[in-house]
Amino acid sequence: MAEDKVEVLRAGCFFCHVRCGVLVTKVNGRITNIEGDPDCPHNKGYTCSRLDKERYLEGFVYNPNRLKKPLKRKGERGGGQWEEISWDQAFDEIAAKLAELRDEYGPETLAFTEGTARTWSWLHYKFTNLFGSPNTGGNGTICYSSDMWLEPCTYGGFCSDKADWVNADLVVLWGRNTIASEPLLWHWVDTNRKERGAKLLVIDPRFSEVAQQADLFLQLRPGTDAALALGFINVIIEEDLYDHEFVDEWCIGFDELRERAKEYPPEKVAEITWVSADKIREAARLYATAPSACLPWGQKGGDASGINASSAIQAKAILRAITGNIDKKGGDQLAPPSRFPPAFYEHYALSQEQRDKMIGNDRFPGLTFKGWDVISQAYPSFYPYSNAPLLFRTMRDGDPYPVKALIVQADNPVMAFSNTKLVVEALMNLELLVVHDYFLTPTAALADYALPAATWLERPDNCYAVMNHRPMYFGAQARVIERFEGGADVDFRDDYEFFYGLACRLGQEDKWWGPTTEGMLDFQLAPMGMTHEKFYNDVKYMAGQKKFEKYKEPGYKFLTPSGKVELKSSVVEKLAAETGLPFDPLPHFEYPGLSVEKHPEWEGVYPLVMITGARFMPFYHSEHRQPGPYRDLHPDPIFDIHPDTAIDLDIRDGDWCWIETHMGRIKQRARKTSIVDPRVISVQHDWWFPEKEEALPSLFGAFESNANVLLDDDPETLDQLIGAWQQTGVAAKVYKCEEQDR
Ligand SMILES: Nc1nc2c(c(=O)[nH]1)N[C@H]1C(S)=C(S)[C@@H](COP(=O)(O)OP(=O)(O)OC[C@H]3O[C@@H](n4cnc5c(=O)[nH]c(N)nc54)[C@H](O)[C@@H]3O)O[C@H]1N2
Ligand SMILES: Nc1nc2c(c(=O)[nH]1)N[C@H]1C(S)=C(S)[C@@H](COP(=O)(O)OP(=O)(O)OC[C@H]3O[C@@H](n4cnc5c(=O)[nH]c(N)nc54)[C@H](O)[C@@H]3O)O[C@H]1N2
Ligand code: SF4
Ligand SMILES: [Mo]
Repeated sequence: MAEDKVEVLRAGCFFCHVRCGVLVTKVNGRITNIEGDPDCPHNKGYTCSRLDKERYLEGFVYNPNRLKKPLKRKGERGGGQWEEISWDQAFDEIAAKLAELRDEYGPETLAFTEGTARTWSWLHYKFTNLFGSPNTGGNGTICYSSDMWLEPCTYGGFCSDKADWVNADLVVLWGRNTIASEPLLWHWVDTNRKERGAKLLVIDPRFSEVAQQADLFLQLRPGTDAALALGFINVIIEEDLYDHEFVDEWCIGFDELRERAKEYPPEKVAEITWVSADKIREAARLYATAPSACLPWGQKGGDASGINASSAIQAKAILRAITGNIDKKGGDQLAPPSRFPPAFYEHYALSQEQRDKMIGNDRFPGLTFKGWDVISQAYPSFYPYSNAPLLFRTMRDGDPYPVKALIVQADNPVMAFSNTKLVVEALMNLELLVVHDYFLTPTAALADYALPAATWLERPDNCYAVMNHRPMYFGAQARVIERFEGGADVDFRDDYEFFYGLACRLGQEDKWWGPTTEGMLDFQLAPMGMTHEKFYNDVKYMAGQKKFEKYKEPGYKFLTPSGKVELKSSVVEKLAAETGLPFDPLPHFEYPGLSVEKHPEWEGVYPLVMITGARFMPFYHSEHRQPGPYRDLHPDPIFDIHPDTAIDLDIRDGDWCWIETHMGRIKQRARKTSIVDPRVISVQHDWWFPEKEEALPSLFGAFESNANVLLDDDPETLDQLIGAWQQTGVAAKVYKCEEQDR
């Protein structure tokens, strides 16, 4: 009998952003085990329950429902009929159509949307920039990319993804529930608490998993974080708890900030936020007096709050500054501008004329080329975003010009963006929709071409963590599963190969790194004098050393226009002057666009305040809904409702209920729990049902339980500077489904 062939290969888990280093065992070509790599400096052998190998392999990598070969639409768009074609045919036809549309409408007719960081995010920039289009958009506006732009406006760097989780004396989890979202980060906090006695402050409308571990918990009204942060600033200044040395030496705009903060005394903030004035004071004192405190980014602590998003982000940046926690050991470390060479993104290949056409430039300039152009004079980086709500309107209406082609890679816009019906109308109006994904998602079901993507186990990589406490971590990843290992009828292409195939047919070939993904990885490592092969075989991991208080070095300048920390932002002032729009250079609070206070006519009609999208296991956004071991753990969509409210509405645990806003209604099952305030409900996001009918109007049940059906993206309700839409703090109502609706 032949001996078993056993191999152990290294990879980086990509089930969440933190990318734990793992060892993968293959026996006779089939994976039998995945476990944490004790030699990885990032996770040191840790993995979380998500990576449970039985579920991961059967439910994901070897899932029989994966797309296997390129599919081309037959019949009507969204009609559920496909023919299988080769990759060469797909590349030839897509490239020819793109060239035709470019000739007819100009290159800006091509758009790209990205999801959360799950792949090499520079590829689509490179491709669209070289094609001549400025229109890459995505979820970044309500997730993290806004912070990447706004924090540099304040202190010329990006702090909130480099919290020093492991050395902090106080960790503030503000709209962040790492136990359910990024478990390794929670592991760091937990270890820090046990080994160093770190304290934990949690700010969340739900008594979340992390809140249940907190030393102090503030249960605020959803969508009022900007007011709370201003209340903290008020207390810290009025009680003289700020770091005088840092403020005097390094900050400008303090007097204006002091005046603004006077408008937010704790008693007033208590009325807005539902947190008592005493607790506001207690929390502000705890944060300001901790020897060191980190205040990492949290998706619901600002970005997702619509009209207040930029104020919440800016107010938190100010808090880090005036307490002297910027770049302190145990605080939030200043990360330098982009780590990658310009050839990755090719932003400089795009002419000014094309940049100016970016959708969103004129109305919400913060994150667009216009905003980056202003800030990049001091902070040399670019990560521009078209504004997604405007981009979808442009696809639908052809105004200000026709956007007729869309490439979607690692994104599921039908599930991820607010105002699902409008998103679908926009996609229906395209002449070319290409989707590159693992599964036939509701978005892929509307495509002209649905193309099978390689997972992280089917591509090599230089893994890096989006969330980290070190300046840098790289792990060398093997191509664990080789092409065609699953049989001749399975032909995945990874995200590099996808773009390279198109690029070669559109005259971009010499700008890319050859036909294999290793070429790109070699280019990335070239400045370090090695190839991917050498990295994998000899080096394995790289981890940067932390360096604190860099601003104390002689001649240091913060990378802002003034060289100082700008508590009042000159970048925002400049954008206001350039556009004639009334942007506020200091943070402020107004009631959210989708609240009863903004819509008195909703009083009594939509009496509850809704959260959408608080993370929960085992899913990652819209992924893993296919029947199988993940779905078995969580078969139905669930919303949380306080027992008293449920009794008032005659709702029992498990009842199917309608959740309704002015946009429409969806149904989910009730979970009675006192982790939410009686005035609040928390609704799961991204539910679709791969087992249901594919063809429109069902679209795998994409309109039945999807929280984004309930959310509006009316430009008036967005943050006016960065265009963030509102996912939390939304007025809603709930009632039981009739028998026939269940
Ligand atoms: N109501 C509401 N909506 C929300 C949120 C919320 O809290 N509430 N959260 C928002 C946030 S923060 C974000 S970031 C977005 C996320 O939005 P998306 O990133 O669009 O989320 P997914 O629905 O998971 O879609 C990702 C798709 O990419 C595929 N995929 C994963 N990895 C890869 C890869 O490496 N290559 C390729 N080609 N495909 C891949 C998956 O199969 C999946 O279909 O959702 C946003 N939407
Ligand atoms: N399981 C799972 N993990 C994920 C993802 C996933 O879809 N599923 N998505 C990934 C992505 S792209 C992201 S961006 C991260 C996000 O991960 P987190 O930043 O942890 O985001 P959420 O879980 O959406 O929200 C965190 C907490 O904020 C609370 N919250 C809701 N509204 C408000 C509010 O108005 N103010 C405050 N202060 N808190 C509020 C919620 O109750 C929740 O407990 O998770 C990543 N990890
Ligand atoms: S924490 Fe994230 S990267 Fe680490 S094992 Fe869990 S899912 Fe994977
Ligand atoms: Mo996100």
